[in-house]
Amino acid sequence: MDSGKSKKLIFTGLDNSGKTSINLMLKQNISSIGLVKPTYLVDRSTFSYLDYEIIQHDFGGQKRYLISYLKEPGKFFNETDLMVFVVDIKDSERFDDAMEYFSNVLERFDDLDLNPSVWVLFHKAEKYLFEADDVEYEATKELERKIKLITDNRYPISFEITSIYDPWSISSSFGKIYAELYPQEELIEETLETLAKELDASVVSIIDDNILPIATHANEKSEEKLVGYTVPYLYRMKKKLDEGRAGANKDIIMMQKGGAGYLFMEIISDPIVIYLLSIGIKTFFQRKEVEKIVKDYTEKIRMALKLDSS
Ligand SMILES: Nc1nc2c(ncn2[C@@H]2O[C@H](COP(=O)(O)OP(=O)(O)OP(=O)(O)O)[C@@H](O)[C@H]2O)c(=O)[nH]1
Ligand SMILES: [Mg+2]
Repeated sequence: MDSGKSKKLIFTGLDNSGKTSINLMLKQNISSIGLVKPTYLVDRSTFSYLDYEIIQHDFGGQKRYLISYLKEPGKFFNETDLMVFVVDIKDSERFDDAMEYFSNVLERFDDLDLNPSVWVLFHKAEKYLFEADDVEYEATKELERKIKLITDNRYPISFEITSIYDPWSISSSFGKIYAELYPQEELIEETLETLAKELDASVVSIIDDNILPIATHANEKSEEKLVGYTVPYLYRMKKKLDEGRAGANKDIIMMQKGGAGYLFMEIISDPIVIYLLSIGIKTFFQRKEVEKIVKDYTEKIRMALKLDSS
């Protein structure tokens, strides 16, 4: 593990907004999601990202707990590096309460001289994500305006729209959130760009074993969404097909659709698992060549991510 200081990420917001469910989803603890109970005070756990450890604090959102946090802010908020504030987009009756709590938390940050980055998740937005529902979308825009007024440029702030029914909405949001906590060096972007050129690929992406996108290169911005359309399925497919077969982790999934070849494979297994997705022509037709190119690049990717094998 990296010897650097671990970072503190807090999840807060009103009760029932979905914080614990999001945490379980991040940990791929899917079978527990249907069994969540209201969180009692604060639930701490560690989360591994690349070679780092993040301490995640999942704050129970019931009124009596919110009062405790605001009463003893130092005890709960001290040393926060990043706040994820979760708003239930379906609970419009409590938007004002959510905004009031948000504003109170920021005041406490000011008092404590804390300057965490702030990510607001408009959560339970499956109607918008799957059916492009206008009502949900408008609600997020309205809240965004309110939040910007409250923050008044005091904190770097970002917004995401999520739902546990769209697991990639969580993966892609947290890919960005963790990348902000631990910024990647330009080296990884450059490495993926040249790898894409050599593979004749229009998209290459590297993904970790929690299905978080670590870095992506796409020739066109619009092609980035192909990562979300394919990775969650290819990942599960590979896991299932590999089950109980020694050495199967080295197997490569290749498929073809239209003119494009799709490749998904594990490229690093130690100290953490990293997968490569590549979408492009050469990926399908010249397997030996593709394998050689990927092999040449694996060390470069490992170095760019600062992953030392043990
Ligand atoms: N429709 C929908 N329901 C969700 C989603 N995420 C969570 N839920 C449900 O919302 C309820 C509350 O979820 P929790 O994760 O316990 O919420 P919480 O914010 O941790 O609540 P507290 O611990 O009391 O603060 C549960 O019934 C979840 O199944 C989502 O994306 N969409
Ligand atoms: Mg909870």
